[in-house]
Amino acid sequence: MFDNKETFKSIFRRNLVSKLGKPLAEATQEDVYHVLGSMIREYAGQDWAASNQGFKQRQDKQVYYFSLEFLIGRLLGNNLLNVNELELVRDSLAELGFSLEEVEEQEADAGLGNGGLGRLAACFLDSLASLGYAGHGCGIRYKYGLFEQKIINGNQVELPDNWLEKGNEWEVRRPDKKVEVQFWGRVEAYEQDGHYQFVTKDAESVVAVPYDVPVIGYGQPHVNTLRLWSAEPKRETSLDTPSNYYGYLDYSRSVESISEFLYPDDSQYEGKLLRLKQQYFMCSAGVQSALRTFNKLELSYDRLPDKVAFHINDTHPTLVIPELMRILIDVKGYGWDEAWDITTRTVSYTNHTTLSEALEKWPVAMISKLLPRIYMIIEEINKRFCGMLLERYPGDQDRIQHLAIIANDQVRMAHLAIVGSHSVNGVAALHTEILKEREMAPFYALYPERFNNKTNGITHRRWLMHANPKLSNLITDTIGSEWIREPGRLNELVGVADDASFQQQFHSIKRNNKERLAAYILDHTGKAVNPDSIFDVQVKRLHGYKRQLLNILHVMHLYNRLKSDASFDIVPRTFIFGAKAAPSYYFAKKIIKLINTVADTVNRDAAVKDRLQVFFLENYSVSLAEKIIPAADVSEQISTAGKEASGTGNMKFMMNGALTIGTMDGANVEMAEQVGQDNMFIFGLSADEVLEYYRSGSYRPNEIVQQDERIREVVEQLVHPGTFCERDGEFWDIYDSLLAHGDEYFVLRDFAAYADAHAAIDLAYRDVAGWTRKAVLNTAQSGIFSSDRTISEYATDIWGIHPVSGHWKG
Ligand code: HBZ
Repeated sequence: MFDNKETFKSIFRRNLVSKLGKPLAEATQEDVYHVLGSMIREYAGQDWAASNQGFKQRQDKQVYYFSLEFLIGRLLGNNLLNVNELELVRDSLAELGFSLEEVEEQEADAGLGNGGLGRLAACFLDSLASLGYAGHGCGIRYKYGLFEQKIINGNQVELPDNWLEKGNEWEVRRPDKKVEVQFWGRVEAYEQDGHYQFVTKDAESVVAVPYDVPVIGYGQPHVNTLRLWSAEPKRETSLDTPSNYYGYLDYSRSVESISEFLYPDDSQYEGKLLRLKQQYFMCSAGVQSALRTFNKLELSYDRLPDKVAFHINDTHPTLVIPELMRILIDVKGYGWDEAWDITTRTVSYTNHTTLSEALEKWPVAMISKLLPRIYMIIEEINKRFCGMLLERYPGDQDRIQHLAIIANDQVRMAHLAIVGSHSVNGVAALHTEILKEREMAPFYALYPERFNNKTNGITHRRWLMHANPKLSNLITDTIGSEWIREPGRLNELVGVADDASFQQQFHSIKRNNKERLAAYILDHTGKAVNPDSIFDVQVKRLHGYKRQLLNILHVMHLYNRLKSDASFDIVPRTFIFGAKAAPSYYFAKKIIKLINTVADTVNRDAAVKDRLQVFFLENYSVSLAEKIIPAADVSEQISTAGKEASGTGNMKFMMNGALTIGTMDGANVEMAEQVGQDNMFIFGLSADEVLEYYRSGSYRPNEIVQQDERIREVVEQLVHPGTFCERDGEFWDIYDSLLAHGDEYFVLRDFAAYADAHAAIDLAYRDVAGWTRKAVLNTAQSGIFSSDRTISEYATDIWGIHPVSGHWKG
């Protein structure tokens, strides 16, 4: 791209003048960011056009990954890395008096997702492009991403995330590719040549305009597209009367609200009309646009499944199924059976949760009014599906009712997704087993061949190479650079896990990253952190099942012990939390308040502050994760077993050499298989034991409180003013969740085992060589959790695609 630093610098100066009309001497960091970003985007434009041209010429099968969320974060650093210009640009900017790190800080995070599901989609895009697959993202260009979190008096306060305020260097608006999406109206049926034709009358049209973001593959000229749709009103021909005029304003506002904001609920279903509109808007626009590309091949639609795959990320984009049926039948003239065959062979579905509160069920009344023709098609799918069930299970009304797509005046989206696709996958081995054996067992009995597992992964390019460049360089210096292309080869580090000089370098990189995070904490909280303490981190969405409560109760216990037992000797520990709570999730917000309250007490107490500190870092986001994860010694992955489908943060920490304290849940199970339980701190109930408690109803949290003095003390401290709580009964709701409402997530049941695991951490950390060895082994065995492995499996097993361009420029 740039031959050398001098060429870069001269092109850069020229762009600064032509784009901003500024000489270098007047340029701010923000200016540098914008100019550099636009240069990289323009440069990628060449490869982008060539990639699209190549897809068309070779007629490559195209995968469209439909997701309501793409949590991509910042793009400058990653794009520089992927086009192989990171070092040169960093050095050249330094010569011009700018720090690339600080320039990167100017970019707003694209926070178009809630958590793991959205971030997974972003990692998948990076792997698809880097492995040379023709795989694109289809999503919504939300004007406001996930809210910005402020902590005020210990409470979460949400502010709008106006991420587009200063423009977005990476996107290209493509009005030439717009499509129309229809809502409301009524369906009329006509008979034509013995067939019914369906036409929707009096519908409201919305224009979907795509904004394309190039997805640049690593080290090769392969560029895919992330197409994000924005809703715009259709222009009226005449606004000549006041009623037309005001009517148009109302219409225009209601249209723009479709792509206005991301719903901030994770693992929580909210049956809101606007959310349904968002879903159909994206599905219809995405399907129409993909079919427009397919049309250019001039093939029969019978061949659609050979040339196109639609993947749906959880049930949020399930309307892809009836939308494709609608187009095949109403527009392309297919009969039902042929259309159904094409649709099911084109669509595949990933499930990300077994939590019943997250399962989408749209009221029939809502969906049938908003999307009358789509609802008719869903009804027909349901009718035929139930007919099939009746043949298979004659007289078994209960089973049919249980499996039906429409029941109790609701459309069950997971059922529609399973019935309408050829592949259903879970996201970790344990999760897939739970789907097959429990949650979706009757569907598994019907369609065993559809169910498969695809254990999640993370892109090692962002999460190791970009977030932790020093470690990445040490690895390359030690085992060569092949691991970058084949992350499985990280396991060659096993050979140096005991090497004293390697250990020393590994350890000093971690220490360096900890200093960097300590500086961030000082900057943001005014508090100094001891970089020699154990950095013990839990960062993820706040949810009951993720059990931040277990962590903070244990911190309270440690504090109590430090205060009461003068001989209690611990390795200094810094507990770090980061978490956003859904704005409507009252309990989760109380936990945030509790963490901040405990942090206040602990950090103010001069008697313990050399041994224990607690921080809640506000506004956890992708860019903050990139600072925190490389600095962690301990990774908290402590969900109630059976509840966390996979987890992906767990993998990021492992790759960066943190040791996991965790339950046998989600992908932790497979991490333990890779690295061995000796190199993790596994504790707590198993998924089977949890299930058994639920079945038998025999769990008695009160008994545990009676038996364990440590637990009694912390639980009482939740409600009695004194050590932690200021007001009488401040944390009654938390107290009640544990004692009056049965401790749904087994916090108290797992407390003792968790405390023991922490004691084991304390002991292990005292042996520097022993600890570092474990840390190295974690990095060494993490290669399998690269999303490159995951994507190769999707490509082969589900999508039937091959890399279309050479994988490595070298
Ligand atoms: O998907 C997460 C799972 O909890 C986690 O275990 C897994 O690793 C990850 C990737 O597979 N699920 C989510 O992140 N879910 C959501 O963010 C969500 C968002 C909107 C919803 C429901 C769920 O309406």
